[in-house]
Amino acid sequence: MSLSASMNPTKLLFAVVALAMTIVALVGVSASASPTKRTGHSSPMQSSATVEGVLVDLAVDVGDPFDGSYADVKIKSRSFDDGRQWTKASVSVENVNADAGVTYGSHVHVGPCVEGDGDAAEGHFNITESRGEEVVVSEETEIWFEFTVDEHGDAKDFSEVDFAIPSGEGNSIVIHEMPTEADGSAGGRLACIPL
Ligand SMILES: [Cu+2]
Repeated sequence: MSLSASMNPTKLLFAVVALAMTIVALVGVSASASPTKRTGHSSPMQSSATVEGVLVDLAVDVGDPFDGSYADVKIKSRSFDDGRQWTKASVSVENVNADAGVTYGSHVHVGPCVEGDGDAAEGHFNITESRGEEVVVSEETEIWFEFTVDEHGDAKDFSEVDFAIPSGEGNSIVIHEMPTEADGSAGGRLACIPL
């Protein structure tokens, strides 16, 4: 008795479905094997995200220290019933092609990461602006990082502020070419981590 002849129609249907599911799974895996992996969830004022992957290059015309760098981000925003709020973010960047001791300013921005288009990331997320208050720029009203490269080409920083980022208002972390000044400026935009 041949194998096919031994299969009743129900078994054959199961076999076809199993094959189809295998194909879907394989296609799904290859489609999700993009360099940036992102997991997270959000609801108004309660959000968290973990992002790992290759940085998005904003300055594609020039070789810069973050070409080929990897980022690892954990960011959480919380808002409690008693009014307390906080956002905590830790970011590490590996494989930075720069001398030890060089510092790059970085911030959470409103817009997304678009390769070759630094302007797409828009301005810094700023809680006073978000709340419609008079805008105050500081490391208490925005989320800033300073990445100082170590002797292994790695850099990391942690930022904690007493506000939550409303869902959808902070979509990227932009790394600039210079340390951040008191007014929030840090020079050109080199690389971007999608949130
Ligand atoms: Cu910035």
